[in-house]
Amino acid sequence: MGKNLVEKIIAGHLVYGNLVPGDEIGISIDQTLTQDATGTMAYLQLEAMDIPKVKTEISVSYIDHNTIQIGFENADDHRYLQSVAQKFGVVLSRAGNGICHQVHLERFGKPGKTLIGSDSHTPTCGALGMIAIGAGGLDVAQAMAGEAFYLACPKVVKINLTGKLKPWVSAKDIILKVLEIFTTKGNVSTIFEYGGEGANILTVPERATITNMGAECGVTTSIFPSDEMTRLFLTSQKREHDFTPLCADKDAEYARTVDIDLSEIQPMTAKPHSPENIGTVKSMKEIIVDQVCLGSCTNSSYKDLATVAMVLKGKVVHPNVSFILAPGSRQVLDNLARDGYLADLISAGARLMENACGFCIGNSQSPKSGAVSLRTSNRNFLGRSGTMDADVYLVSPETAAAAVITGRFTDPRDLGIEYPHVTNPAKLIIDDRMIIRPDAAFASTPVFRGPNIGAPPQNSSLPDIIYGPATIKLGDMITTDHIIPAGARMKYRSNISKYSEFVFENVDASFAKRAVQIKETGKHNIIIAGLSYGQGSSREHAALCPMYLGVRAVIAKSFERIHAANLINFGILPLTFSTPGDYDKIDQQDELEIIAVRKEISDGDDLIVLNKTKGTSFQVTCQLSARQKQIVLAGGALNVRN
Ligand code: MIC
Ligand code: SF4
Repeated sequence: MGKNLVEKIIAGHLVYGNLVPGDEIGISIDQTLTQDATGTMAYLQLEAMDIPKVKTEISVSYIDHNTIQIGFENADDHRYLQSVAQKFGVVLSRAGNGICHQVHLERFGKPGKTLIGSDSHTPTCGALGMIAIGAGGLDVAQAMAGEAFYLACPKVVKINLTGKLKPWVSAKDIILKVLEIFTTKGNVSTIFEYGGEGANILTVPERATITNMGAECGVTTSIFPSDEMTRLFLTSQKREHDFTPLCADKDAEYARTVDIDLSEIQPMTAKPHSPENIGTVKSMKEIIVDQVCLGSCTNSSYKDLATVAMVLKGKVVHPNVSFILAPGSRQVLDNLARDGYLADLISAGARLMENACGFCIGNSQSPKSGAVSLRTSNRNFLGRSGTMDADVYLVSPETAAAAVITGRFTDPRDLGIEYPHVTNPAKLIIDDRMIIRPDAAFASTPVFRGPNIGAPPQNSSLPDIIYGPATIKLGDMITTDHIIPAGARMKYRSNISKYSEFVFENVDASFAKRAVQIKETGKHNIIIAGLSYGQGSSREHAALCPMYLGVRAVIAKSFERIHAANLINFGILPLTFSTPGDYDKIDQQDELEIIAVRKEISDGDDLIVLNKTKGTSFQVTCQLSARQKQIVLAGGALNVRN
């Protein structure tokens, strides 16, 4: 029997376990990436590991998230990252050079390699035929230290693309279709492998839009074959030497195959407040639009932005629309400027932001109250834009362009103009001067530390009895944005005691205070949640800050992969209801007690939770590998090392 592409790459990197779906495997990691909002913690953890230099083929540190810099904190973090990169032999992409995923795709990703990154959209580089996975900062630090990355061996689902996209329909509409089919839930430990005639004709940037937003389905990663399109892209990047052809064997097997006919896809949108609320643009009935945001790591390619420029050429932004442009990289911006497209966008009224995350993470350009905002980014979680009552819709660049002109949700096919077919330029301006490569004197570099930068807190070992209230009871699909907001609060990423004050801020603003009071009485805090707890971002702060507040267990109907790994890394038990209906029998504030915790965890047995308030009990499971048991018993991965 032949192998699929995922099996081929994973088999070539396997250092622990067997390729049996669901079993824990360890893979060696060739490349890592970090970004500033998660990177500071990752490098603090790397420093604690006491190694002289990173052991990967290449590790890149990007500064792209916290670039607004209100107050000294972010600028201090940037200088810390620059100095620590020098010390450990890490490449640094400076603020202004672009968003990590776009720049990594352009300058560093290589077919056949493995990449982990402390950002959930790391799978973007799967567009180059590599296994690229999002992870918590601690896992990335361990990979930089030369250790394996552990994950549940994924099952591989083939997405077979047939046909050809119609004019005005683009890669974003394909991934929104995929989200309609697969939703954001139930895809843990799955990899989407794309193939088929339809996949062959998609360019690498188009593939990258699709692999980027596979993260919203909750899959481990997504991957395309490395083929002629990959060679063309790498050649345009003056990296033809990085090209290797890679594809699945003809008789490869998959857990499931799903066919999507590209010619049938229409312009799509994800409606508020989840990327799984999919509808067609036509069905939006021309809702009035207040803001349009173009760019982010999802739709920032030359073609994406040039297409919008061509649609807007000679026109002006509708009077009621604020049109924001955040290009994904300095390379894209340089080339748009050379070819005149930037001038077209600016003269149409675009408000040009930095080449950074900006609007997407909600640290700028929050829309007006009650606004309808159309964005080409990848997440529309409640409040993520910085405006709690805004309605954010995710759309393609083409649909975004149409709304910029009409001020309404408009199917771009109804604009009555010919589709501007943009071809990627044969020669791109490639300028890596904003990338700092570590020099030979790296080891002697002093590390700069601002006053906001504190050492990562450590947990105590797992107690034998977990006792305390259900401090908060939450519903389904709680994202890490719900757990610890980003946006204006992100400047405290290096200061855990301060950042912890904002845990669940947008869900229950009293949570942090209540949790501290409970911790001070010597009890533990327990979180109760529904399905798919911890969707979205990879931020380990969503585990680290609750840990700091004394949370010892989360009991949920199900967990998302990266967040579950982060909980384990910081010594919080991810417990799953054996009978999902037991969720309904708990109220917030009920006093809970879990006994013989250490023994049951060591033995791999289910645990019994006593509800002392109701006088009832229920069973929970905690499926951990031997390695994970060791980590939670010690109270977190850092304790295992020490
Ligand atoms: C996001 O898109 O939510 C982020 C901000 O890029 C996060 C990382 C973070 O929280 O710093 C992610 O996707 O992992
Ligand atoms: Fe940045 Fe948004 Fe991409 Fe996250 S999803 S890396 S915040 S652009």
